[in-house]
Order: sequence, then C-alpha cells, then structure tokens
Amino acid sequence: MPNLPDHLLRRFTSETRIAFFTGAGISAESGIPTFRDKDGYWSKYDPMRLASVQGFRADPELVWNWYLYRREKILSVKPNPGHISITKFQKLFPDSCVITQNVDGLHEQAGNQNIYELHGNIFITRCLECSQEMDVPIIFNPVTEGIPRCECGGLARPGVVWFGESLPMQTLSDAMTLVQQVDVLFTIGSSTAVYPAAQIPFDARNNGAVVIEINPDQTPFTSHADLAMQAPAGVAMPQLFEELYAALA
Ligand code: BV8
Ligand code: ZN
Repeated sequence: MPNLPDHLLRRFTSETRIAFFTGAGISAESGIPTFRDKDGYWSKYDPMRLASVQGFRADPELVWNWYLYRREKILSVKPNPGHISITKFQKLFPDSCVITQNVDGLHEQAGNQNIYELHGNIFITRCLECSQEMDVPIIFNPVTEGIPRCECGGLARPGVVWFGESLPMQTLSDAMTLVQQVDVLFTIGSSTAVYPAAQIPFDARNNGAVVIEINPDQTPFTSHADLAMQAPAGVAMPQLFEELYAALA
C-alpha cells in the first residue's frame, strides 16, 4: 500500500526543493529518549530546572550531570534508518536541507548535508557569561574535577538553546528563508510544541509547500498536514524513499 497518494507523488520532480524539519522523535529509534513522550525527559525532570539559565545558575552541577548523561548516551548510539533515509534522499535532492531542533548531532553522523541546528549542539561547550566556545573535554566529572571556567571567569555550560534564550539568529533566519522557498517540507518526530521552531511547518504550509508529517502521535500540526503518516520515522522514511526513488527513476 503506497504511502504517497498520486496527487502528492506528482509534486516531486528532480527539481523539487525539499526541507526536512526534525525533532527528538527521529532519534527515538536510536534509543535517545524524547522530551514529551510518556517516558520522555520531561516526564521525569522539570524542564525549567534542567534547560534554563536560571536552573543552571541555581544548580550547575545538576544540569551538567544531566547533559553529561545525555552526551554519554548519544556517544553510545548510532543514527537509525530515519536519519539514513535523509542521506539517501539527499543523493536524489542534493540541495535539500535539514532543519533540526535536535542537539544530538545524529544527522551529521548519518551523513546528512545542509544541516541547521536551531537549538545548538550538545557536544559544544560555551562560557555562560561571554558565550565564547570553550575547548574542554566533552566528558568530565563536575564533582571531582569541578566545572571548567572560561578565561573571563564564567562557568562552562552546554552549547544548546535553553528555554527563554533566543535561537542562533543567523541559523534561524537562514532556516526561515529556506522554508519560504521549499516545495515540500517533511516534519518528522516533532511535537510542534516549542516555539519559534514549531512555527516552521506552519510557515511552510502558509507558503504553499506540501507538508508531510511523520509521527506516530497527533500533534497541533497534524490537521494542517497534506499527509500525516502515523508511523515511526525509521519505518516510514525508508518506505517513502523507495516510493520516490521508483517514481523518479
Ligand atoms: C525563546 C534544550 C524567546 C536543548 C530545549 C511563543 C513564541 C516564542 C516562544 C515561546 C512562546 N510560548 C512559549 C515560549 C517559550 C518557549 C516555548 O516554546 N515553550 C513551549 C514549551 C510552550 N520557547 C523558548 O523558550 C525558546 N526561546 O522563545 O526565546 C526570546 C526571544 C528573543 C530574545 C530572548 C528570548 C527556546 C526553545 C528551546 C528550548 N530548548 N531544549 C536540549 O537540551 O535539547 S526544548 C526541547 O524540546 C528540545 O530542544 C526540543 O527541540 C524541543 C521540542 O521537542 P521535540 O523535538 O518536538 O521533542 P518532543 O519530545 O516534544 O516530541 C517528540 C515527538 O516525536 C512526539 O510528537 C512523538 O510523538 C514523536 N515520536 C516519538 N517516537 C517517534 C516519533 N516520531 C517519529 N518517529 C518515532 N519513532
Ligand atoms: Zn567567558
């Protein structure tokens, strides 16, 4: 049973401009917990304590322990068929881009190109005060070694965007410009709950793009999608790629 109905399949030619917008769900099949699923991070921890500047200043050791746990978890897994399908898609559509909320670097590890990390990267370490990137080990023990400090005296923090922080302006503006121009946007594994990133599928839709959602659950975007594939990314993406590959061959 093909996933793509004919009227959508016909929208794809070798010139089609495609963007892949992704959230934590695309990494779920690699074994990385999401945030809002029933066993996700936010079901166990308070996001404002672990993913905000205030939370970090209140207890930098707690926050570093969480991020170091996540860094080790990510280092122990690999990209899944969802990430790898994008690499295959990009062989057919070399100008396509990946706009991700994820900080795990799995898109890059899978060989994806033209990646826009809206929320930073968990393996980057920055100074809390001057934001300068710091060249320090990605794994350390905050209790026995203490938290590294910048030359300016500021504490090291993970190079991700926390709640209440603005997104990297150039990355966000480049991504928003691309979204104005795409013909097709796939929104994959995002709860479309966190703004301004969650605006992306809506903007694509408003600009006349075909938007295909891949998510086992419903989201606030589902009713706006041209096609909602309620399946895991690691299952749906390879199927979609095969269908398009056959149609374009
Ligand atoms: C900001 C840290 C302002 C990095 C994270 C209106 C407009 C603008 C802002 C706001 C607004 N209302 C509220 C805000 C504030 C806030 C916000 O949006 N809050 C929400 C909760 C209401 N936004 C912010 O604070 C942002 N900053 O607006 O600043 C500003 C402006 C100028 C100057 C100064 C300040 C910053 C947002 C970034 C927050 N950082 N984390 C990290 O540690 O990772 S948020 C965290 O959630 C992640 O970064 C992630 O990107 C984000 C979204 O989660 P998802 O990726 O969607 O993951 P989630 O678990 O939610 O969902 C997973 C989905 O996958 C589910 O739907 C599930 O069904 C599906 N799934 C599961 N398995 C699979 C699957 N799908 C496919 N296949 C599978 N196998
Ligand atoms: Zn500094």
